[in-house]
Amino acid sequence: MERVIIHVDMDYFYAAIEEREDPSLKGKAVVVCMYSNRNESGGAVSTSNYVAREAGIHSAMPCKLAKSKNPDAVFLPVRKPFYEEVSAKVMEILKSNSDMDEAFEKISIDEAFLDITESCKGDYELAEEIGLRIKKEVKARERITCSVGIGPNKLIAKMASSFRKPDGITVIKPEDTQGFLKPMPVKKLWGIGKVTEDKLSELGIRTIEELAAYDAMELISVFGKNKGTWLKQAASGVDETPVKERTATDQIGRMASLKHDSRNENMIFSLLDELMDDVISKVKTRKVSFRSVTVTVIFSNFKTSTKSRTLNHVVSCRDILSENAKELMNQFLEESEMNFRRIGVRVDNLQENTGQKSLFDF
Ligand code: DCP
Ligand code: MG
Ligand code: MG
Repeated sequence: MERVIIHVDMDYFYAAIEEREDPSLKGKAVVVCMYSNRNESGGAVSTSNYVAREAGIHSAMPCKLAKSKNPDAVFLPVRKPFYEEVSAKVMEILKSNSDMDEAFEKISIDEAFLDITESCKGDYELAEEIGLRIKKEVKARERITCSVGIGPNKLIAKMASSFRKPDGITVIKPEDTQGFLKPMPVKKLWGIGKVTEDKLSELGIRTIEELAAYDAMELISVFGKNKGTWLKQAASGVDETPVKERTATDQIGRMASLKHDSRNENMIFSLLDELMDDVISKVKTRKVSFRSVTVTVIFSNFKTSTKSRTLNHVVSCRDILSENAKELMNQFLEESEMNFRRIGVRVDNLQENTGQKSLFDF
């Protein structure tokens, strides 16, 4: 049976959550900023709502520039842990609409693929109903909107979800795939970045239709075997990659910048303490233990260095993490004279807790 895949992407996600939390923002331009913690005027736009986008404010733009485009916009700092909580709830809704856990793949904080081949039996009208149901559920339970794309593979579903935004749904049946892709500029093809776009442009290729018609061997000679083959296939609407649940990462870590570059031990160890608190709280919520500890330092010249230690036992306690991370950090301080810019701490070799408490778990 031909597959039916849904891609769901939340609309202006961070800003939508802020609007939901504060109804007085409704109708105003809202810009969520990732301030660099050195300087409030630095930093880049994480996202903006659609009112702000009308003024030309977009993700990754310097906040300062955004401010000059619309001085009346409301600027808010990112609250990532909170958005992650909302994301987890949304993902549960999406997951419950996929055929099974293995047919669900979260690809970022606000988007996921669902394989619904079984539940719609290959019928695109049923698929659209599932898409509409997902939109309704997300709106009812989380009070934010999303856009949905449906197609015969991940590539088409992903491109379909961004076709009508916000609050849209786009269904591309297998027989409509070519017509959907053809007129688009190559940069709209999911996976094509600026560099590839420029190279294609040098070859005189501007639309996806032109790319699909281009000689495969010539593409391979320019881009290499893997990428050349992929370009030709993708432009033809072919994508066989499966929707696959990603296994939870095998590490839990946190990084942060110091207020300013420094070797001040108080500053470094108190930040390290905060980071370890976060790591341990994730370790507890995920009900895992770890067997190694890694500390990372990024120096003021941006050079990055890591030190790790493997423990004799798997543990999940704060004290053992702290003891090891501090020793590793002390080694960094002894070995180098340069100021520290960012530091990080991570635990690896995770194992699920068996429920039986060991001597090292408290
Ligand atoms: N994000 C970010 N920095 C970027 C891009 C995105 O911090 N350069 C964050 C903020 C977004 C979230 O990721 O809200 C999801 O990214 P999307 O690309 O899906 O963008 P939005 O959901 O904000 O808007 P859209 O309605 O276009 O999906
Ligand atoms: Mg989005
Ligand atoms: Mg997204």
